[in-house]
Amino acid sequence: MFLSSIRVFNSIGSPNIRFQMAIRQSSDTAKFREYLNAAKEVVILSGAGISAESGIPTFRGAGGFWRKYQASSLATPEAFHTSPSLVWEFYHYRREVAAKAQPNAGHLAIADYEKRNGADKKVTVITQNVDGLHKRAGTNNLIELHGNLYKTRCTKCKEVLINTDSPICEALANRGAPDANIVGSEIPIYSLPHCKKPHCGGLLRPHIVWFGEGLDSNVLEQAGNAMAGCDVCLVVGTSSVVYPAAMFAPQAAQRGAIVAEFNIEPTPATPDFHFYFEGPCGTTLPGVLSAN
Ligand code: BJW
Ligand code: ZN
Repeated sequence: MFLSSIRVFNSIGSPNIRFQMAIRQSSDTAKFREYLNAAKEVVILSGAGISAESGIPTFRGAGGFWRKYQASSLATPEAFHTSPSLVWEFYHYRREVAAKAQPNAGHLAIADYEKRNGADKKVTVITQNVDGLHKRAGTNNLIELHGNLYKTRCTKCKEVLINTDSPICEALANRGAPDANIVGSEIPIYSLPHCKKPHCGGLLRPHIVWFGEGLDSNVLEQAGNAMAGCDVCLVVGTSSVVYPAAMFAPQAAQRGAIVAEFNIEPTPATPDFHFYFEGPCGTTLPGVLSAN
């Protein structure tokens, strides 16, 4: 079924109109699979929506609150500077939620697609998610743009380490409850996670890219290369409002790659794309990525 027979002119990115050409958008699975079969390089760009069906709240919308705070207001260096205790409680909670969650049909369809096609095509998953579910589903060629809940970085010596301890330190045991009536957080800094390197002992922070922080340059370069080379891109469960990830797929479409979006509702970038598959991606992705 064609979603729209209207021609959609994109005016996002004002004052510069990003597209000169019109895109006729489709939701024709068979047609999209033809492009996918012919592709040599495929990128799947995912966001919080792909983990929603695993029970992990998205950032924007109703689920994007922890206590009285909007999640994005705690994901900042300023919040960590003001209250490392509060921010660590928030991340402790999210580590526990993600650890208990299981990859869903969307994650599994992507991992299975890579397994079946990895020999013939370059398949890259670029995720904005920090929950580790793509890796746990079996995805190999994975770029985590915004870091990972189970990595820490020392604020002093900058060492990055994997840490899956639960809780990450004794003081966080039984902390992090999302109840909106809980006010404040007063774990003393010395009881929060600290670097164990000799002569360092710096405060650890989550190895997550917070608002206002630059993305790791190597990660950004890898993502840029994958985006620049892809013939087909699937944009899955992201609101496409957070940069730089938000510009990846529109730029790919602009240079001629075929881009398909999978979301439960349209996003500001939807008019930029050739295909739009509406619905929960745990249902729509397996339909598009399956073997036949
Ligand atoms: C489903 C579904 C189902 C639900 N099936 N779908 C250029 C212009 C304007 C601003 C900037 C700019 N460049 C940089 C900025 C500033 C800022 C930014 O983008 N701000 C915007 C909000 C305007 N960007 C940055 O600060 C970045 N740094 C940077 O660029 O450095 C250089 C620089 C700095 C400052 C100025 C200029 C340059 C860093 C961004 C780091 C993002 N960090 C976060 C939090 C940390 C992670 C964590 O703690 O977990 O990452 S923010 C949050 O948003 C998180 C996500 O990865 C990210 C993206 O969200 P996502 O994944 O799209 O989730 P949602 O909730 O928004 O959407 C879910 C979607 O799923 C929805 O569409 C649903 O409909 C859908 N859905 N169920 C399918 N079942
Ligand atoms: Zn250190």
